[in-house]
Amino acid sequence: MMKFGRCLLLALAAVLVVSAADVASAAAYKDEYKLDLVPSSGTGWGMGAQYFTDLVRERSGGKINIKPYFNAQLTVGKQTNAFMLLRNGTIDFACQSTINYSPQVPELNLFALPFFMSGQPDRYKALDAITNGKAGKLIAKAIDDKGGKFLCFGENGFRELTNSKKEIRVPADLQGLKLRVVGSQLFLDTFKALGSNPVAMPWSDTMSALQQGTIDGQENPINTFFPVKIYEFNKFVTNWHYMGDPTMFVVNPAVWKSFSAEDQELILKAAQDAAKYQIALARVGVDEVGGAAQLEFLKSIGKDGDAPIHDWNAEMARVGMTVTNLTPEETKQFVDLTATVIDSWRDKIGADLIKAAQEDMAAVAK
Ligand code: X2X
Repeated sequence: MMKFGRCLLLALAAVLVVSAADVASAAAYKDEYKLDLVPSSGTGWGMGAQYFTDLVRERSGGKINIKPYFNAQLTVGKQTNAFMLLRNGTIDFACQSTINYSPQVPELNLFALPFFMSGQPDRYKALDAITNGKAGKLIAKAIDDKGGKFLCFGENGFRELTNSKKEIRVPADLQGLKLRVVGSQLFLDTFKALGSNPVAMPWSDTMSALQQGTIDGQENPINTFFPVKIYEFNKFVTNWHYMGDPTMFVVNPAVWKSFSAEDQELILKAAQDAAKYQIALARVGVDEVGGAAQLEFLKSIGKDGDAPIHDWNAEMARVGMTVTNLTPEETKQFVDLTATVIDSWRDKIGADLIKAAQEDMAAVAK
């Protein structure tokens, strides 16, 4: 009896110790983690971020609850402050464009070098070669060194040009056009070199500025500007693919360390799965280069219904836009005019990083 009683006591004590540990680890997790992103929920970027948070919630059995805050709510519209808020813990997670972090992490300007990837035989292969290559590793390290924790690259898309005034085929067509750009110096330099009149403005103010006519146009990927019905104000689109804009799934380092090793693995895998989905949404239907394999991938995860447009040019024409595809000679005029911009940014971005990216691209170019 004595013996039995002691066993019972020991067993009870063990149960208590285990549940205390449970409570301790549960207490270390927040009820809600905040995820920052700029666009709305209906964009490919937004859907990819939402999918990440859904996967984490499902796979953790509801233990890890990340909420996406769309439309730059967490940065109160000041999207180029986003990295500082991730670093100081105001923001836990983000799915952010490299453009918005580039004022604090200059290496990220690599992606915004004008016509850097689009001159390659297959611009998507070129972008993938960078993000999966030597340059991508350097970028991830730059984020971690500056106080973030990089998880993986997703995609906003190749950025195209829209405006309300006229068809743009050559730089001369841009003279004096008031174009909204993100508040990052490289964009101002590029659009000045092209002879336009760039205006730095948060994305959250852009639609009303287009509506009021204080600006004439903007540049963004189709799957970011179409869902917000830019065609109500901008009837002209030029597919010039002048830069590839990956997103980055990132997390505050202290938040990252608070997760168990198993949960870190779960979160990383969810980010990678969501990134593949986001990349597919950015590419399906854009043109003959990107889409077919991506649509197959979406089918394989039962998500092809999320990319219902299989020909964006036809869709943009259907809603009344004039769609302009450039000839190589026309593109060359833009490339030539912006070559000095690349030169003047080389040292700020890092000549080694640019070289690594060029080597990554060369390895996949045929
Ligand atoms: O502001 C933009 O243009 C957007 C939505 O693409 C980014 O956040 C970089």
